[in-house]
Amino acid sequence: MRDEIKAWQHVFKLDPDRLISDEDLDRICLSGTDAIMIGGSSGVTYDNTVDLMSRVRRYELPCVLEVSDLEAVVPGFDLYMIPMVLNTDHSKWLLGQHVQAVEQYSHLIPWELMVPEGYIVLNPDSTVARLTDALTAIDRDRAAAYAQVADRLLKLPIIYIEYSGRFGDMELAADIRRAAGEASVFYGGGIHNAETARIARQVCDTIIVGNSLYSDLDHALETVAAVKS
Ligand code: 1GP
Repeated sequence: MRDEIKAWQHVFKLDPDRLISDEDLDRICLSGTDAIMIGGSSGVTYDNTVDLMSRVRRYELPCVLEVSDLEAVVPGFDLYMIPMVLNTDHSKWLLGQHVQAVEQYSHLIPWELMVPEGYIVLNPDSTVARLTDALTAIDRDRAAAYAQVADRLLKLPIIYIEYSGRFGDMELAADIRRAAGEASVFYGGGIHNAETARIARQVCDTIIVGNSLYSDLDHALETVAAVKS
């Protein structure tokens, strides 16, 4: 499964803390997207994660957990995506929380299912930027340097350009892609229709669509065909 990530062009991200009807979930899981990622920046609990995972598990597509809270790590996912925020001065978001988790639970961790993601957080108004105190005011050269460090030094398999909540700077995203070398580049933030999906896909490997599933599902679903046709 880890190797399949390279082939993902499109992922829907579902938030366990938000309600989604069975009918809408059916449309999402049968849309042709490459995978469902479950995760959120706040309000994620063990119970709401189990609940959403078991509903998504009725479908055949890959279902991965993006771990944001140790209390909400549920067994049974195909993979566990582990965010490491690169552009913050607070090392707990890069390594500290991870070290604590390993110290407590190392004997329980299925290492072969863990996939680290180097996050570059760029929307200052997003929950994740506030939480991690991300250095969002970076220029294109600095962004590319983060990507090179992630790929060449840290050997991270994924670099995640995170604009959560708004559509980002595609020139900066393209610079990250150019600098990222072997790493797969994920882009998430403000993709809400076919047009924004296509534009983002032109400069990165995989697009992640989240919020628009809850605000305008019809247009969100069109993002799949937009990047796969
Ligand atoms: C959020 O990158 C994802 O973590 C998707 O962003 O919710 O803005 O689509 P949106």
